[in-house]
Amino acid sequence: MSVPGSFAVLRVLWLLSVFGTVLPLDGGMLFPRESSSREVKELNGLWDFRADGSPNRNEGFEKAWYKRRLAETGPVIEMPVPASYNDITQDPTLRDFIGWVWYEREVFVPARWISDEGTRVVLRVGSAHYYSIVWVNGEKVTEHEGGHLPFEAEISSLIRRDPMKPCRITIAVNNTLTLETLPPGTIQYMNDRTRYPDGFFVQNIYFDFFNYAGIHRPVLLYTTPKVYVDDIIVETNFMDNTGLVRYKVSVQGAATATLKVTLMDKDGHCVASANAPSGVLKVVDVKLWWPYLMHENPGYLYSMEVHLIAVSESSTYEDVYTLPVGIRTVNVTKTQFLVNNKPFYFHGVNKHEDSDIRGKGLDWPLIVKDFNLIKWLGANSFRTSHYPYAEEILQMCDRHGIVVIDECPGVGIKDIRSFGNASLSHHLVVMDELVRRDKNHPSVVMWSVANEPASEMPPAEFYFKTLIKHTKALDHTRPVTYITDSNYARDKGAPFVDVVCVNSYFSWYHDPGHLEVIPIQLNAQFENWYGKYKKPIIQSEYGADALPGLHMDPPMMFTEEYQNALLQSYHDVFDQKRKQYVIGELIWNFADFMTAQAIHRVVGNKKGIFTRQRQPKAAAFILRKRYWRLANETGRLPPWTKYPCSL
Ligand code: GCB
Repeated sequence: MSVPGSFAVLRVLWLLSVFGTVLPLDGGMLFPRESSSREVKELNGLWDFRADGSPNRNEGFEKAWYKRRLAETGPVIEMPVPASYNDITQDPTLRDFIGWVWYEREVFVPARWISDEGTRVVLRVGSAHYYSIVWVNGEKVTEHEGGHLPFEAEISSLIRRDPMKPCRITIAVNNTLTLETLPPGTIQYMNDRTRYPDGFFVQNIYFDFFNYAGIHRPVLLYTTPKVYVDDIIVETNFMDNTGLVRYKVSVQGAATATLKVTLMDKDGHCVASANAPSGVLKVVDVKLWWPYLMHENPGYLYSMEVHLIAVSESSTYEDVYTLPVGIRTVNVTKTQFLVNNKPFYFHGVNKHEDSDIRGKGLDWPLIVKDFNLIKWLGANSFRTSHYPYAEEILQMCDRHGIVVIDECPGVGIKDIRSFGNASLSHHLVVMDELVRRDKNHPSVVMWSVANEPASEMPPAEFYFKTLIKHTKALDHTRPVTYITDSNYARDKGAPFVDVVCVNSYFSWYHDPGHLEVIPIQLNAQFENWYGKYKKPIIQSEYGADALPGLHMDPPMMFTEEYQNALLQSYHDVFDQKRKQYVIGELIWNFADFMTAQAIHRVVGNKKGIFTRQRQPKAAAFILRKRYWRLANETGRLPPWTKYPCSL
C-alpha cells in the first residue's frame, strides 16, 4: 500500500472520529437574570475546602467525600468563592497544588422553590478550573471539562426529595492539564531518588501565566418556570436609518408556546415587537451600537424582552427574559476592519484575569477599576488573552463600547500530540460553548481560536482549517482568527483566518537590547505577511518588561526608559502601516501578572503598563497620549468630546 493511500485512510478515520464525537450542545446558556418569573440566589462567600493530598490524589473518590459533610471526612479550611485557592493561605503546597480539591457548601432553598412543582431550580457555576464534578446531597448532577466557561444542572427533583434538609453542594475541581486539555500541559514524574523525593512530579505548561485554579466565577441557584425561554440568538444589521434585529427564541418544556418579543429603547419605549419564535424586528431611526471614542454615544443598548406563555399538563406557565441588544455590523476587507461600515482601528490592550490574592477569581472592584483605566488610557478594545473572560466583563464591554477579540483557551498548543483528534474534538466543543455563551454580545467582534500554536507543524493545516470552518459555521457574522508568532512563509493556518494577528518581541526575546532593529524587522514583518496573504493585520502583542522604579538612561532592558523607547519605536512603524493595512495594535500587557516561577520571570511577567496593583508605569502615559491622539484622528468624535487637550 502506498504511503499517501494509507495517509488518506487515516485522515478519513480521523475526520469520522472527530465529527462523530462532536455533538451539538443541548440547550442554551443564557446569563441568569432576575425577572418577574425568575429568581437568582448567589452562593458566593465562604465554602468548606479540602485539597486531596493523598499520593494518587484519589482519596476523595475512594472514600466518597461527596456522600457526607466534607468536614466529617477530615480537616477543612474556609475558602472564598469566587477566587483561586492558590494565594489564599501561607501554604506553598496549596499554592502549587496539582490534583483534586473539594469545595462544599450547604444552602437553604426558599420553600416556594421546593413546593411549587412548576418551578425549575438550576445550579450554575460561572467557571471552575479545570475539570469539575458536582454533587447535590451526595448525588452527581454534572461534570464539566474546561476552566473558563459556565456549566449548570437542573436540580429541582433532587431538592424536592427531602424538603426539610438543607441542600449540600459538593464540587470537586482538578487543575491537571494533559496534552489534550485546553490549554495543554503534561505531568512529569521525577523518578531519580538521588535528586527528588518519593512521588515527586511537576506539571509542565506551555503558556506564560500562573495556572490558577479553583472556583473562579460565581456559583448560583436560579429558577425558571417549567416551560421556559432556553436560548435567544440575535443577529443585527441596518439599512439607512432602519435597524434590523433578526432573532430566534428556543423554548423548552412544551411543544408550543405563545411568545411576545418586544424591543425597547433606553427609555423603555417599545420600538418594535413581534409574536413569532423567530423573525426580524425593524427599528426606525435606529441608534447604532458604537465603540468607545468612535461616537459621542457609544455602547447604546436596546432591551429585548421575551415574554412566553404556555399551557402544559393543564397548568399555565409564564416566563420573561430580557436580553440587552446592540445593533451593529462588523466586516473585514483586504485592508480594513469595519464597524457599522466605518473603519475601526484597534488601539487597545491585552489583559489577563489576574490580581493579588484573588488570582483569577472574579472581583468587582478590580473589574470596575480596570474599565476606568482602559477609558483613562483612551483604549477602545482588548483581547481576552488567553481564555474567555467572565460574562460580567463582556456585559461591561457592551455597555461601555469596549470592543473585544474573544479568545478561547487554545494557548500553548506546542506539542505535535496536541494536534491529534482528541484535542481537535475538544477544541471544537470549546468553540461551541464559547459561541453559545458570547454570541449576543455586540462588543465581541471577532473570535480567536488560539494563541501562538505551533502553526508551522504539518498537522496545523488540517487542525486550523477544521476549527475555523467550524467556528464560522457556528457564527457567520463575525471574523475568525488565531494569533500567530510563526514565520509568514511557514504558517499553515494563515490561509484560513480573516485577519492576520501577529505577536512579535523584537529587541526583547530577539536581539535583546538592540532597539535599532525594530524599524527594520517590524517593517519586514508587516510587508511579508501582507504581501503573502493580502489580509489586514493586527499587531496582537508587543512589549517589554519593566520593573517600576528601575531607571537607566541610555535605556537598558527592564527599566521604564527601555519599555518607553521600545514602544515608541513600534509606534513609528504602526503610524506608517496603519495608513495601508495595519488595523490595530494591542499592547502586551495591560498589567503585570503572575506566572510560574522561572529564571526569566521576577515574581511574574512585568510587561504591564500598569503594575499588578494597577498603578501606572511611565509607559502608561506614553500610551495614553498616543491612544487619545489616535482616537481624535481615527474616531468620529464631535469636537467637544475630543479629550484630553492637555496631553
Ligand atoms: C507571548 C505570549 C504571552 C506571553 C508574552 C511574553 O508571546 O502570547 O502569553 O506572556 O509573549 O511576555 O512572553
